[in-house]
Amino acid sequence: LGQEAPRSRVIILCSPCMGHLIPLVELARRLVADHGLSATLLFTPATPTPSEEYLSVAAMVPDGIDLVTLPGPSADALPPSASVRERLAHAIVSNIPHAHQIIQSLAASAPVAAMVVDVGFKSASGIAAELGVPIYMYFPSTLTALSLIRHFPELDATIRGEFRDATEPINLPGCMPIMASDMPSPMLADRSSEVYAKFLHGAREYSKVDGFLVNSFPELEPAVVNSVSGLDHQSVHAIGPLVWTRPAVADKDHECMKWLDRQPSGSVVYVSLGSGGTLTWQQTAELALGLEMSQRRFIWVVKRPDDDPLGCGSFFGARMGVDEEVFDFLPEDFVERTRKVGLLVPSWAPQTAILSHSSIGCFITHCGWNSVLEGLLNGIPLIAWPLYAEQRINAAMLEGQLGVATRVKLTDGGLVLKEEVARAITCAMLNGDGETLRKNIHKLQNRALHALSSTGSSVHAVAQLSDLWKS
Ligand code: BUP
Repeated sequence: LGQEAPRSRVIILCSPCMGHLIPLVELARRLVADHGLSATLLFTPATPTPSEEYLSVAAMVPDGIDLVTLPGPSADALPPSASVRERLAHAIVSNIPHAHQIIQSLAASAPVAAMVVDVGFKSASGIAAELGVPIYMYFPSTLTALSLIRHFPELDATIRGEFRDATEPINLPGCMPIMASDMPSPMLADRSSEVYAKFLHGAREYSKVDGFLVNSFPELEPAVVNSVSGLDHQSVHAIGPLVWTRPAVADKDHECMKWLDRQPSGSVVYVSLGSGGTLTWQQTAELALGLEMSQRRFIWVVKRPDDDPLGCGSFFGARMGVDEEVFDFLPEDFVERTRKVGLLVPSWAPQTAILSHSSIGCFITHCGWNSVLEGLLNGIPLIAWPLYAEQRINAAMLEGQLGVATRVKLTDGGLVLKEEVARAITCAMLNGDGETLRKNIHKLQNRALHALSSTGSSVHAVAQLSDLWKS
């Protein structure tokens, strides 16, 4: 008997963001389990040793997917003053040669069907060209955000003055109007600045790939697919919602799940502002006092404050809910006063399991797109607290276009006051004014679930791609 031919392989390159890794693992799972491809995922860490978040995601990668951890940067590779953005860029660029070597040896053992890279790895297009395989960019957000970036070079060529001074919203075909103040901050920088030039250069580089895999679904943004398809002859595939569909068995033993089991249905506010951004000291205190003022139960994934909005303030190894000294940045006696109603989680929490728990009543989110999709799929009303990147556009869409969120209002100094936190919670919770949000989100939840059903758009889009890659 002849030997079975090796399965065609899809190689996925992922930069150091959990918000990219988690949906890419889910994509790999579907390519392997549903379409007979094999998948190798190369992840590049941003820290010398893998972070706690990475280890907990890596531990849940299903069988059949090869997850390769590329080397982390050495501790002294960059000066301590380097920004998060510089650290991410360094981790990616320094790993291109490693990735190149690994991909060459993989290609020698089995045919490579396609490469999928996330936005950080656009510069890997040369590797795909060398192998003669198509390269697709995984875009971890909405079609609207992709449309804005794809049209950005053309917008830059036509605008007079600075984007931040624009008084009229930007109208892109099929998209909701986008207010300048909601655009990602590099777009709002001086057009003569380095940060703006780098962003524009990055946006032009989007034309280097053959197509885009976008974590959205047509029912969410019906008219937008056509507005981005066909630019530079690139294809656009709305493969979402890609989320972690199978909470790990271990999650059920996590202390916060046991705590949630003891709370009444729909009574708990879940607070998580993501893995990438941090709040200032003052803002962290206002959030704490606002939670207390709302008189609701809460579970809060707390990060140590940092006065640099993109600083490295990160999870810290305290014991959940009990280690008062390490919560020294919270208002005096806050931990003691809220002990009976609140749970503080000082490290990575099992978010998808938490959001699917019946005790959760609403979700205060930074509008990272994965968190939004996880909230939608569980039918949880959202409190939109955008921090950076395209999150303000997501917040505007969730509140204005879809009616599933209330967005927190900032003072002129950029602060969300405790009264505003309490207002938003009252607005989103059951027995508050949250009925309309709830009705809208249930409609959207059904559409998202339909997209994932056997006749849905997400399943169809991934099947179409797999057929293309196998042919
Ligand atoms: Br925090 C946290 N547990 O404690 P986003 C996040 N997550 O499982 P990001 C946990 O990480 P960017 C935690 O469920 C989601 O899948 C969460 O992705 C999971 O935000 C993911 O929401 C976070 O897109 O932004 O990572 O802050 O997209 O920039 O990486």
